[in-house]
Amino acid sequence: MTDADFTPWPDNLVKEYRERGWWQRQTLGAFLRASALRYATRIAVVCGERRWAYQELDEHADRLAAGFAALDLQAGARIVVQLPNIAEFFAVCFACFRLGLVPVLALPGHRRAEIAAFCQIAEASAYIIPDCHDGYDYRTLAREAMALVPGLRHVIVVGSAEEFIALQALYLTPQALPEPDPGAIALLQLSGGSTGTPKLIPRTHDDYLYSVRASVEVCQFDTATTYLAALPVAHNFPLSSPGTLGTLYAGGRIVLLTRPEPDAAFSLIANERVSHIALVPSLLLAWLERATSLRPALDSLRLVQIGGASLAADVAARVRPLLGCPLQQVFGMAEGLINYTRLDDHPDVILETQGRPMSVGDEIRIVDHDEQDVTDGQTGHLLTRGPYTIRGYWRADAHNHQVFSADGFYRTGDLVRRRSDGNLQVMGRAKDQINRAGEKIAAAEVERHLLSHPRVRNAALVAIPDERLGERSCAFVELNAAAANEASAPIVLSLKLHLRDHCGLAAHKIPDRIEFIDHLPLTAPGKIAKPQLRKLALTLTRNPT
Ligand code: J2J
Repeated sequence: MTDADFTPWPDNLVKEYRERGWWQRQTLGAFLRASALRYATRIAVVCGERRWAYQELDEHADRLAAGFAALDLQAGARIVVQLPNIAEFFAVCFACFRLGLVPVLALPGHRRAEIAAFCQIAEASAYIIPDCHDGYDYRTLAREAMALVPGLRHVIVVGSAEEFIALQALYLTPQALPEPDPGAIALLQLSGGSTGTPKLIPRTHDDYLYSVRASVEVCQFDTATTYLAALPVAHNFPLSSPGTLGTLYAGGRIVLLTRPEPDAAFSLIANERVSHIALVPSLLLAWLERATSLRPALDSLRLVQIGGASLAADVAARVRPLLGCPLQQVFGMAEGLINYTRLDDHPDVILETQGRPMSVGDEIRIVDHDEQDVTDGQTGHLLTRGPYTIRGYWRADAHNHQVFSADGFYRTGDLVRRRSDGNLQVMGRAKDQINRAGEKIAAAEVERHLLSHPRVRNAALVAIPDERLGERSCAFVELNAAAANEASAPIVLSLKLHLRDHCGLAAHKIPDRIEFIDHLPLTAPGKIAKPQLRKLALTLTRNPT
């Protein structure tokens, strides 16, 4: 890796962050070692019938690090990790951290388009998958990725490897390894993004661990914490806010949920006496519907964190009565800044706001179109910088110039307002993105793929409000002349199959609705008028054809 791969913080701030003890020059690998020494035989991870003590997890990481080294994977190399909620996720990630390999944290739902893009952008040397999960054979995906990405040298499989390398074969005798630089990139997170191609988020050991420690303090995780990982573990929220890493820092226990259906989750909560969970609002809604009859099963819960998408105040108000424990709102982003309501906040703050930054080192600005600060109570664009917010995406110079100000503020694309008590309320979004059940879809990415269909002349993707998902997507498509008179149903199907099979897009990015339009409305400078399309989409949902 070179300096061009990520934008460092200015030297004076690095010095300040170290002096203030925020950056402790500890790697994520050393962090697990410290927890393993302290909490040795306590259970760290519960995965089905398997229970790994801290010492065991630590040893698995050491042995796998030796296995990765034997494959000639060296410090600084990137490795795309696409694992579901299984214990191996942690063994793999910590092995990478120990060796200085950089995991790119893909989600189980990603398919050929995303995986190939991650491998190409990161110039990944290896790709780690389960054999099958949720009815899908990831080895097929790996074959496609291998064909598309020449630099990809190894595919490593948890389970039956077929022609690839079995992870099981890589648990070798631990070796002494040089400690990676804590200021170097530890992992690459995925950005929700708003551009045609995915962007990767370089997080260093120093900054990521600070965000974990600060989160543990705010959320008061401790050795009594039993954290249910219900969201995909690779996502920033369940990984670090305080999530599974926070649990390991505090000496608590991680319980992995592979499928988030309420009934499976509720019995796991009861059996394992789960105390903490993190959910997105759409999942919370599904849980609330089932909670009345299952309330006794939930009496171990001490905190439900909700974040990732807007939570309606009336839904927030149902958490305590139905789940029997307090709510915490979390407004965060994989790029850095995390806002929390605090455990001792007044109920009005917890129900009505998305909290405030977790660190005194977080700087936020709320600005108008000309980047002038607005006053409290006014809605504006949220900008932020601080000790765990990145200064630039991975190898994305041109994009970085747009998204980061000259003085290092990250333009989040979120529209917020600050109340006089300092708490933020998320009011909307300026970025061209759809937030579908907490999963972020960059409109430009889907539009680019729609345009590659031979019958499409122009396309625009917008969000429609949805009671369950928060938002769902609607594509407006202008067909070229040859296709204009064809019946629409077969074209809808053809477009969906094109996106799924030809382009290889993840299922959540396939538009929920496709509408044909003679001419997409344009603004004066000739850009597609999305606000107008959003209004049109609303009238269509009210009058379904
Ligand atoms: C409204 N919108 C929200 C909220 C995030 C903790 C929690 C969430 C994320 C996350 C995360 C929201 N209300 N409470 O990484 O560590 C939208 C905003 C934001 C974007 C970031 C974490 N919480 N959002 O969701 O990188 O638009 O991170 O900019 O996936 O989600 O998405 P992501």
